Amino acid sequence: MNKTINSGTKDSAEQKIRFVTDSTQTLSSKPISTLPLVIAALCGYIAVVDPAHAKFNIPTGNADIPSPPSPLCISGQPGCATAFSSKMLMFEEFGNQEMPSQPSDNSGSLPAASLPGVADCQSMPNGQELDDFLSKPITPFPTRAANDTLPNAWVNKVKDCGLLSATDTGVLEGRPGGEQFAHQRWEEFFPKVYFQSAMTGARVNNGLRNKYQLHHYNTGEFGPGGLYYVEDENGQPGTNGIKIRMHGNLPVQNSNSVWTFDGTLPPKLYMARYGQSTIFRHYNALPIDVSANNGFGTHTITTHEHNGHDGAENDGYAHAYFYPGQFYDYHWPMILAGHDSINKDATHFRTGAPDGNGGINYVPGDWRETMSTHWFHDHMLDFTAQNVYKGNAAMMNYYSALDRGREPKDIHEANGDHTKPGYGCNYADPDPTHPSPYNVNLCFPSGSGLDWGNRDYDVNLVVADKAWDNNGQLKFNVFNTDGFLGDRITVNWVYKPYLDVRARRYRFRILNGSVSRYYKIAIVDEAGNKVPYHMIANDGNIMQYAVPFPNAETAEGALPEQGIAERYDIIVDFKDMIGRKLYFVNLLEHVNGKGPERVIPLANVLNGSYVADGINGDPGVGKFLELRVKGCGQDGTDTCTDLSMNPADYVEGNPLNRQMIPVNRPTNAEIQAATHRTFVFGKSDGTDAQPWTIKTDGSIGLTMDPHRVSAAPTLPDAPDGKGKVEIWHIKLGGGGWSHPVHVHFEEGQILYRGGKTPPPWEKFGRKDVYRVGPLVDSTDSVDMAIRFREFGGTYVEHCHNTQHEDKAMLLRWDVEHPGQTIALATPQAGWDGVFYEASTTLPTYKTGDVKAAQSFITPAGLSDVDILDLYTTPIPTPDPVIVNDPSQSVTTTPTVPDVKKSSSESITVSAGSPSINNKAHKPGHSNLSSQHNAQPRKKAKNIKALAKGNGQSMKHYLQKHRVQPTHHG
Ligand SMILES: [Cu+2]
Repeated sequence: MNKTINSGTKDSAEQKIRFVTDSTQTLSSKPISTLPLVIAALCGYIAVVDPAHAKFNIPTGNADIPSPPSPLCISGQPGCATAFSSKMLMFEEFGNQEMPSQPSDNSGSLPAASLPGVADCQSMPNGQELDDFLSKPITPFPTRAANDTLPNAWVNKVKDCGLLSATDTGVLEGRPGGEQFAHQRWEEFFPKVYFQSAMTGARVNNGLRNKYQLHHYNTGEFGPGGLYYVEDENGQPGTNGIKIRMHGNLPVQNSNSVWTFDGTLPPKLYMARYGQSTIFRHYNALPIDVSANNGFGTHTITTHEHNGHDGAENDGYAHAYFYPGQFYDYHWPMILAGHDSINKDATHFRTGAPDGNGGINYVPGDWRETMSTHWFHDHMLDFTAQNVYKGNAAMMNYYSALDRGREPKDIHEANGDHTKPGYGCNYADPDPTHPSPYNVNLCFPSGSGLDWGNRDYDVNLVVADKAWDNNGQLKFNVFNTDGFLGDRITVNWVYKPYLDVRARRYRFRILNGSVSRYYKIAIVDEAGNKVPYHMIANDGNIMQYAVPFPNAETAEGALPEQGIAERYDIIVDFKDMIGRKLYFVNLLEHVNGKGPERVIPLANVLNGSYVADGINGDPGVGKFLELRVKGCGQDGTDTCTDLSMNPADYVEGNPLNRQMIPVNRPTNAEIQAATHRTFVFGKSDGTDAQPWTIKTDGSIGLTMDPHRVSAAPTLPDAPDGKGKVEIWHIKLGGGGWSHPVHVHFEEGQILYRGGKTPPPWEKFGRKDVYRVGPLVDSTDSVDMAIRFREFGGTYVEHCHNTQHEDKAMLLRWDVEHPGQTIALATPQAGWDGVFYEASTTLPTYKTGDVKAAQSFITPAGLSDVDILDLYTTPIPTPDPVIVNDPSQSVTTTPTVPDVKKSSSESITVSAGSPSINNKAHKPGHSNLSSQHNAQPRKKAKNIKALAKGNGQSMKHYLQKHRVQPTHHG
């Protein structure tokens, strides 16, 4: 793969530097391989260790010899790093800024504000100067096609370093130029907001992001007295002063050991809303000298929003990378899939985003495509593992009408308030077959201080295994192609941290941000009892039903095996647990990077019979996060009202028949017309340097070639078509390996896992990572349905064991336009800009796997029509209201909310329309605080028809129930 990268004929200086790097790495590998033997001998391990147990290559060294353990006691530090003694960091949001109006002159000389310069080829910008720059308005103004009129911000230094000729200037924007990488539908989804960051070396946080935090360090648990309030040594609230260290007793990371967004911790979060088209301007402020990397990580980067519905030019294609001194404008339109075909006029009441004032900005698209927990990370060809491990990863939460990040303040809000249509909870809507537009919000645990995006009880967790050297500096082994395993588990970059929580419900968004390690996570108390919880979302897709854990369907009652890049959202209730300590425990043992070995029984992990010392057991197994339960009231009392949703009400089979987001299954006709494609992930035809291959539709095993199009689904024939369903068969090539396969751009629905109905967490959700492998919760095949719409271009599919991906288990597929016959060209980046090369195609790239189509059995239970129609009750004229006052009997009709178009793509409902009694604005609307009165059902006939067509039982139709708030304390 290095050959491919270096084949650019204009890039000889870069080749030289890469050669130097390679030599350095080869030299440095010698001490790495011999040191563990020396240490093992000194410690007497070789004499005493049972050879059967001397198998753990963790942290991963060369061949089967592990690197020495990452030391927890380092000289010069005040003490040793012990488990559960450092506080977990909460994610810090990037923060949106309004897109300024376009300047009249957008070209010409370097803009007044430009990326701060560097002192030499190995340096990165001064931190304060970088912050000052990133605080300034975005300049130059973003453009549809890449801005190639301006030179690389560090042009003179790049020349000094011998990487540009005297006459070359390079370019400021590293996005490939011209039409092919111009932002699709730019005018239509013109950016409303932007944020900018620079990938750069570890440094002290100067508080750049403080002013952008939605909570402003004065709201809820982030405010004074709250659980997550932080301040610097001068008593100023915020993250200023935070250094990059993985524990209070571990050293500060050097600038060439860790590279992150802004170069700082806490880890970063982008909080996005549907309908808010976004520009993420990503600067590359890494060293010009590729070898200034402490042995791993490369200075060219590309950023993948995993799994955004974005044009391919913004997908972070592995071969569309950019260089130090450049930026890349990623345009995230923030639209729902189905934008062009479903709910085109934005009239469906569940399809929208928080408006900041209790209302909903309605957007087009299919509400069943609503997404939630995402992340974005580096996707550099051949170097993804190193770069992500080094810190090039951030999380991204999508906020929507359904998943607003706001729970109700009081019962009145939960019921659904005419004036605040975005706050009413789905659980308070008494009749799921006749959903109310005032009860859209699923009311997941979050908080209520902000209109949206409360994170008080909605906590992002990135779990990742790391390793460090004897000086405590982050360490990686670039040579082991099986995979890389660290021996120290971190959460949000802190080694085995603790987190204070309140005695109430929490949502955790768990991301596996490792290179090669899978997890199987259980939650226990101090006594070893399993703590129950519910899974509500899988890979950022809120499921139809919540799945309770522990359950009989997964080993040890723990969460399903969680492969690299998978996200599981869970809800846990800590009520009645005040004063107790709870633990997240990993039960999944690895012995090397090839994949998980086995699930260790929880009892053995907790009672110490499994010894996770790196000799007798995997040091990644065991407790890795401690939760300390505090009183649930923010004022220090133990009394509170938890009005977040109770996931138990959303479990399949619950008589309430509540659903979160139904799965938009393909129809029988779509399945029968589908193109099939088969991808076999294995080692066939691989080489020592590139062992990992993919067979596509009967081909030989192929390693990544960015020029080769392996598959090309097409966009709908009509502009407003729903998109063609394809069925992709993802298979294991054998050999006992495990591969978490990631397909970009569109989520798929798993039709069969191992030839059978998938488990509930897959059946009721959608996925973008598909595990194949021999372990529990995985199988050797997955058959999934996927459709393509709205955007075209070049995407990828790959193993997300990123060492496999880099060596070279990655393939390119393109979404083509109907009638397209010539494949898109292949970008080839260099310091002086990007040029294009011709692409090639596999013979089957259009037709797919015809044999697989012939033998495929359509799954049972699919419908002949898309049942979406049953869910598209438009934003209604409110039903007649009977004023709920026994002394009067007045029937009236409340005013319809003012619906007005605020732009071509969104509609704003302005609140505040008067009604005589807004507690009873809708017939049958439940009233949590007072007596519920049965109301006349004037629409009963229509509802009945809908319910019948929906295949749902009518028995719940007239069911009346009241949802009681949970009182704690
Ligand atoms: Cu793999």
